[in-house]
Amino acid sequence: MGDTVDVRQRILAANEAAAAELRRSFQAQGTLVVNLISSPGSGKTTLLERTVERLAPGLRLAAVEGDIATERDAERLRRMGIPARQILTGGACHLDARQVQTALAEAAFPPVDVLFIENVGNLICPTSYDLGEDFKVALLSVTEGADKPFKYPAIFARAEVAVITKADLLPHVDFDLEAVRAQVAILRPGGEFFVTSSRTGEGIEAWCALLERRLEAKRA
Ligand SMILES: Nc1nc2c(ncn2[C@@H]2O[C@H](COP(=O)(O)OP(=O)(O)OP(=O)(O)O)[C@@H](O)[C@H]2O)c(=O)[nH]1
Ligand SMILES: [Mg+2]
Repeated sequence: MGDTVDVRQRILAANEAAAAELRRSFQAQGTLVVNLISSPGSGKTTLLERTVERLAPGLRLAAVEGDIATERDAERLRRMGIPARQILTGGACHLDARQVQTALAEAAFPPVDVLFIENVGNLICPTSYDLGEDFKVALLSVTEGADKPFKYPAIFARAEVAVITKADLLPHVDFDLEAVRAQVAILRPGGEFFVTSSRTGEGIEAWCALLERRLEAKRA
């Protein structure tokens, strides 16, 4: 048991070092970096598609996509007209900072204003891995149940931003939005909270405005 803890701590310490390097280079380039985390299918890639429609080409965007298998998400974003690089973890349930370093070195993106890192779909493993991002975003779709923030508290505590997705489905599901808002406020006092639908466009403007504000603040 002691050994297990020790190995985990060493892995996380190595990750912290790589994340610090990434953060320095993002700072030097003035790139805002957003790490998106949610269960599979909550709508991360779809939110990015809507975000690209709203913010490109005014802002230069790029994406790194983490998945166990397939290039599908990177292909979806390339179809939207932005550079995107797929990382295949071959089974690992999170991205680590070294993988992001390697992917960025290989991809050689042109300079970008905002880099999105879409993590492997789940609310658990990605929580402890810093990728040099400016902030984490935890997404929760209304079909997943209103108890999820308290059941997966670490991610909702670490994410500065919570995005509720698929709000267009609210009339069809039992999802107590105010209960979720209250849980998130307890786990992350003062965090940002958005209610969005990539289908109707609800909340997309406010989410994109946050990205613009944060980019401006980073460069101020
Ligand atoms: N009704 C509705 N469906 C949505 C919305 N956003 C995404 N979806 C659907 O949800 C499914 C999953 O969306 P993705 O964007 O691929 O989800 P993801 O989080 O990127 O999934 P992984 O990358 O596999 O973890 C797709 O069928 C989308 O069309 C939304 O706002 N409303
Ligand atoms: Mg996806």
